[in-house]
Amino acid sequence: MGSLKDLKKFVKKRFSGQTVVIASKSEPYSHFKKVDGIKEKKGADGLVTALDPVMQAIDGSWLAFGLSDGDFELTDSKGRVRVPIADGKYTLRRIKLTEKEKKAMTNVGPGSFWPLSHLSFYRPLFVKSDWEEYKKINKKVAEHILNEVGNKKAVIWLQDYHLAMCAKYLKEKNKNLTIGLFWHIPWPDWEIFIRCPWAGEAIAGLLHNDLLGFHTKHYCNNFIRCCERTQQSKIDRDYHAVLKGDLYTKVKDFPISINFDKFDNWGKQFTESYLEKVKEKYNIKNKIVAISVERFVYSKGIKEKIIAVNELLSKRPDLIGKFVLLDFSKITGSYSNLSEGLDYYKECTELIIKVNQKYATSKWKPINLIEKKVSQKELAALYRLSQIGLIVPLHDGMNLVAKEYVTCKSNFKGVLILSEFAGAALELKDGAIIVNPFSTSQIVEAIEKALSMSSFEKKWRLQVQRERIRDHDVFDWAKEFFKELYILKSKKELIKNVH
Ligand code: GDG
Repeated sequence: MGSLKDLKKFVKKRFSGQTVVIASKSEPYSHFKKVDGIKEKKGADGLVTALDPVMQAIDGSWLAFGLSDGDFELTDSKGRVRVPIADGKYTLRRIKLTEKEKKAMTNVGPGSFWPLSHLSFYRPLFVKSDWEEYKKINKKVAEHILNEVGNKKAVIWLQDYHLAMCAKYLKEKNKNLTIGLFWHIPWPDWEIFIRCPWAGEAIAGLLHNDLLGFHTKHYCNNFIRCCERTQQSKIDRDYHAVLKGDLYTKVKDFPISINFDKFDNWGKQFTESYLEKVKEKYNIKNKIVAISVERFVYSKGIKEKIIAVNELLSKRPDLIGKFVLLDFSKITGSYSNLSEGLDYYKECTELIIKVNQKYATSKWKPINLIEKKVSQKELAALYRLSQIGLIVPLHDGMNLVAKEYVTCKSNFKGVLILSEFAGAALELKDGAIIVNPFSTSQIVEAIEKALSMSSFEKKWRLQVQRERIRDHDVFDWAKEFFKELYILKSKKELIKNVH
């Protein structure tokens, strides 16, 4: 198992005297104005959950867009603040966006890259002026990074599809920088990606990174195939790299993970009285609970889950009054600004009302949609208490919730039902019940199978999955990425010295 200590040691040894810079669209902490002062909120998405413990361990600068009303209240003249406020573990540097820039970011990110990458059936948005604005924003981020780094040596790690062009602008100013980018969502087959009118330009931009990381080998292969179809480039198959002009880009899989120890300890430390309180709060005493946690996005399979619950209760009336789906689903800013995001939300919430009306009793309803953010501790308690983790995205880069669910199950009382189209299925398939979420009857059968599974089978299934995550936690993931960056950096320096 990788550990926080190992990661710290590695970064200290290999990048001594250098600043670690991470850049992403989402900020790890937001600040809000309240009557009694500024309040801090931690981000609740996969990128932040994974990278915040990494940055807390190694310190450095995280650049992100400041989008909340109190974000610039506590910052210095460069938009910087140490976060979390309570113990200032690392520097967050906020970048301001105009309304026009925010719109372009939404339209190109969630509007075009998200549907393209998730093979969704929504037509991606392709608006040339938004793409032009997106590039300008990437240039602006590059300028902030260069300003943050100054004359110091630095390691630069860009995050996700919002910053596809950033490395290009960084390299234009400084060829010697070593830059990596991790793409948190899937990379689709070339036939899909080339529908994007600026596919070639985006891929050419990405090739300015020295290292490109994806969750799975399959996504890496898809990316390489896209390079073959859109770029004048050569593929180095032995090293899984793309060569274009004087650019050399290593393409490698780095399956992201979670802070195993933290979730495992939570699972073990909850007192009975705390768990009872949580049961009361969610009205799940003596109920059979399935839990889902996700952003309210069509690719997460929310509609399919609702239909499956309807089918389950019509097939199994004995579960009426007993089975509850707790769905922690939040609609986030970017998606609620897109019409299909709102349409999907409306369609699903109306469907939930219908299913609940059909089966509800005076004290019970089958689907409880919780749209408010809850604390990670409470979430962990709910994972612990639920008999089923129902994670059925239509497509997902990895899905950290699946890993969090099994990690909280040190009591071995639970079953993970997982979509075969989540990156996590590659690692967890030996223990989870794998389903095709496009078939709601498969989801129903999987729930029935989970409900009748013996304790012995549940135990070995969870054991296998927990071992996998224990062996490869988020610190391991980060260390592997830094290690590869270090190798590429050393190689570049060697070549530079020879010439
Ligand atoms: C992208 C990719 C990839 C959610 N609600 C609450 C809350 N969360 C936390 C979960 C989990 C995280 O957010 C969600 O992570 P996922 O991985 O499931 O999904 P995305 O946000 O779509 O992330 C995904 C990921 O990037 C990492 O590369 O796995 O495939 O789409 O950690 O626990 N946390 C708290 N309260 C909530 O209400 N505290």
